[in-house]
Amino acid sequence: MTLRPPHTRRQFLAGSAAALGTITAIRAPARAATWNYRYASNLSVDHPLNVYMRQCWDAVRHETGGRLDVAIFPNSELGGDTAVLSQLRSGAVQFFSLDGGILQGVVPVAAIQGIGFAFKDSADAFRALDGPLGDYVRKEIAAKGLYVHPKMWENGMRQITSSSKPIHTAADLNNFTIRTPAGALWVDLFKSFGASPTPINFNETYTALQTKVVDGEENPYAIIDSAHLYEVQHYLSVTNHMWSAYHLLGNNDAWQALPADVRAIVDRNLTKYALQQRRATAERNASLADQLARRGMAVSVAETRSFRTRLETSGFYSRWKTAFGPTAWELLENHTGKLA
Ligand code: X2X
Repeated sequence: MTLRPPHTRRQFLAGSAAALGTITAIRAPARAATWNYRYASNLSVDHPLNVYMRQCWDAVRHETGGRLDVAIFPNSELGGDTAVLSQLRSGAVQFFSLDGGILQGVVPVAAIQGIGFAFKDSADAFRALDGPLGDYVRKEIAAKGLYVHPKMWENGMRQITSSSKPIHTAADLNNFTIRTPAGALWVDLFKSFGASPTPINFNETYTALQTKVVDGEENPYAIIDSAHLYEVQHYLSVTNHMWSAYHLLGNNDAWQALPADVRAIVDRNLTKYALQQRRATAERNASLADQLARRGMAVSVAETRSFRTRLETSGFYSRWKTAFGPTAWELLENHTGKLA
């Protein structure tokens, strides 16, 4: 007798009572998953974020005996970040990696990770976000009814690229048209530098640069490489003006629907692969400036003292100290030293 694969578990159980005796003969991988979830990302499959996410969700599928099957939707296939954030909140998407600066629209304090020149490097930033500052941010995210995993995933220190001219000092940013992610702190940061920023979701960034809607953008090396931004940008200015990293968010109802043993498997693997992804991304970011130069980009190191001065004189730090509130700001400054 041939047993055709059931479309759903319920149809199978209702329609195959006579075949019940054979159910035990079907091995776990062939069984329909109990939970088919979606994970969305704005990055390509070959960026380390998704390389390690794939390994993570494969491990989860294996360790849950196929009960939880998470399909990966890379490259903003389900929409731009702001649209996917709505889908996550409504439950159409169950897991999503999102930068705190874009989450700001729902959880204001989440943008604090991106304060200009706050962290020396990624390792320094992770110490703060794995610690009390991160705990505070995650409490605020949870208060908005979202699941958030305690270990963030690396994006990296951000650098400025341009199609029209190199950016050496803050003066080069005067009226410079630049794409930023869709977050209020990002826009204010670049206004404070003297630039003319336009918030655009990542999935529209390549085209915006190609058609010269804007002259520049800013991202870590691994994205300039994996999203092929070097094809539409000639100058790369090493600025390290801010840090960027992803929260792994979940829809709370979808998370609570999972039994405790499945949640434990997800949590353990997210931690394991986030830590591996951090190391792999840091290594990539460290070697990519040379490779991007070989691809034809004109790479130079910016003089960033003038950038910092503009943040101070424009009131950037005191504005965001007020916006984030004294508790969050104190947790930040406990780590960075005095900013405002
Ligand atoms: O949108 C961006 O520039 C990106 C990919 O770095 C983020 O997700 C913040």
